[in-house]
Amino acid sequence: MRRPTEVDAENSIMDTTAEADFVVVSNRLPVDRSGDDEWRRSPGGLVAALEPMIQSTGGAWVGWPGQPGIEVEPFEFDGMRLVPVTLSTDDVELFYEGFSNDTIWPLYHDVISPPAYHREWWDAYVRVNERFARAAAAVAAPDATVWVHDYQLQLVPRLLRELRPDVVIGYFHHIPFPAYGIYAQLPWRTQVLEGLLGADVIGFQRVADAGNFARAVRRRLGFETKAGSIRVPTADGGVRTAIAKAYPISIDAAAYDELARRPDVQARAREIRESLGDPKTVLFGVDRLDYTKGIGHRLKAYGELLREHRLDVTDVTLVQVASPSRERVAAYMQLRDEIELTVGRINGDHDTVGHTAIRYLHHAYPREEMVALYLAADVMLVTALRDGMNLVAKEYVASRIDGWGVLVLSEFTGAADELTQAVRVNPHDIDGLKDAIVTAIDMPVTEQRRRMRALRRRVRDHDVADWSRSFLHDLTAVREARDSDGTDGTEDAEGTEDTRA
Ligand code: GDG
Repeated sequence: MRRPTEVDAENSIMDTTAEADFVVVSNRLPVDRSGDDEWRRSPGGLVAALEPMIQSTGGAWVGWPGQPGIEVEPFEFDGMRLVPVTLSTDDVELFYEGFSNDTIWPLYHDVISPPAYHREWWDAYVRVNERFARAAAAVAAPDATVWVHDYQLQLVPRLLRELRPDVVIGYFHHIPFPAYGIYAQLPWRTQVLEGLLGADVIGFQRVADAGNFARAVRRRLGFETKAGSIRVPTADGGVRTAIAKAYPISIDAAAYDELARRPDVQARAREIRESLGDPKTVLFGVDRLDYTKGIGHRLKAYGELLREHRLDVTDVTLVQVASPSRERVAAYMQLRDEIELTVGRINGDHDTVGHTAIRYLHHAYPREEMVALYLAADVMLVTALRDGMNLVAKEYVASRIDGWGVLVLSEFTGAADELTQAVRVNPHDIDGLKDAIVTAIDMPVTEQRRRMRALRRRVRDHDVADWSRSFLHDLTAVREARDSDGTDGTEDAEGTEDTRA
């Protein structure tokens, strides 16, 4: 049998109905529909990290094709087998926009926005998770490895284990896992923990997230947890071990480095600065327009610096890209109104005919343009109030092939655990944030270089391929342990200690 780590050089025509030894399951397939039968790759680090593995193992990717109601047969795309899961208009509204993005997302980001709890949304979440689990179970070969992704699919590990006890299951959680005091609000807190514990390896961004999860399991279910190992009682009276551990995600650092070296991208960076009137300092923020990203806090600090004349609009411009996101969810509509009102006020108060305080762009841009913007920015502002990792911080660092530029980074991002040479901020402390922005603008070039060198080394040495390798390494260890003791990974209850704490 082929394992995900073995390379199959054969380039035969793909049988899209065959079973797969390696299966990725995520809410979205890694493609967007661009025509009736045409698909375009959707950009993102996850595809870059997993594609080689899927291609080399003849693996499959199970996910929603991104449009409600469409039914599509499995198809091949760039050497990957894609298995579409259909979501109806109701599913999108209740499961995706509702439970995923208006219950779990705000709850897991420390209730920055109040989560809504609706039983109808939960029912849809269960129904759609069952559909994903069935699709994964149908495509997985005997003893396959299945890697499930993110908060939309927290019930899939358990559902899949019930359908297919032979497969090894990994789950990676891309967003924070909150402290128990917050998590405990969730009316379905027990079912969600049980869902996740169906996995053999449960990966989180930060050590703190894995700790919060283990504590929730102890408090809610009473299972014994020790150094990232959780002893989970099984239906037949045995016990198996699930691992809960941090695997900080990263980016394809080499791809950003390569783009930043391209002469056309560098020319574009110069052009961007010129079109801003060649200010002494370009500040830059790029985020999905999401209330977790602290865009309002950033604008408040910047607006006050201008008002107090600590910054001058003829010297400094803030470029803020706010890419459209979840536009049908009410909290996001409200956020957009608030941000745009604030931007309008600040610009109205401080712009001159020739200079603008904030160049606000509510668009998504191609990756080349993003890298040109990173190269044009003297100071990168990442002020998230809570963020699983924050890839933008890493992308900025990877793009700074010139070795300077300053990253201002919120301590509430996963990235802050790794990018310790950034200027660290608590975005709730507006005075502290203002001081940090001024420190970054005034930072001597030698210090910028010293810090950037360390930041770049970190991102280069821990890229997204490294991330997926270490996760899959732990999954492979589970498989090997099962193979070597010839069991399905569970121990008999007899002879094992009581697992209830
Ligand atoms: C979730 C977690 C975790 C944004 N605008 C444009 C654009 N982007 C790209 C960025 C970056 C990605 O989107 C955003 O990633 P983040 O990590 O910053 O944030 P989330 O979208 O919230 O991602 C997060 C991540 O999952 C991975 O595990 O880090 O904590 O919340 O890559 O560059 N890309 C392009 N044009 C845009 O306008 N091309």
